[in-house]
Amino acid sequence: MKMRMMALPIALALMSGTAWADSLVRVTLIDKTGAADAGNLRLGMGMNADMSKAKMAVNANPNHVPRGAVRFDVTNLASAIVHEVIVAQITSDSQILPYDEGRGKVDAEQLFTLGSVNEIAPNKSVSLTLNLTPGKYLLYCNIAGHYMAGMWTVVEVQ
Ligand SMILES: [Cu+2]
Repeated sequence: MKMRMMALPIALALMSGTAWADSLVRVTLIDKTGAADAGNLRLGMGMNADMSKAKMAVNANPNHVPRGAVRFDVTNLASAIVHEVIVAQITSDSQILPYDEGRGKVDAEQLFTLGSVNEIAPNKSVSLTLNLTPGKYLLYCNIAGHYMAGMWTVVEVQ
């Protein structure tokens, strides 16, 4: 009888763990030395750009997950620059995004945005959990100039 009572809290803890998220994607935000002069780069999605020139990047691991609750653990590995991550559903990973040249930003209002984590300070981590159906999802940073500097990646949900 005593054994049963001890087992119950453990079972509840496991259940709440799975309810929290079906899968985990570790997202890292990086920028390289000289990132401040990234203004002229044209490294957006669908632009057939040489991503080895990217001064900034969003990395997602894994980049394929099953449908369901997906938890994104986002860590800003930059030494000095604040970044963010916006998650938007896209129809293709070769589509060219609507872009406001003057502001140096993706026109986010024309995208189907599902969630975001804003103003992540260097060396900080923030989590975001989204219920995702099969499809392609863009993770990008929309701080001025960062998207075209290479700060995006695609996660596929199957
Ligand atoms: Cu950024």
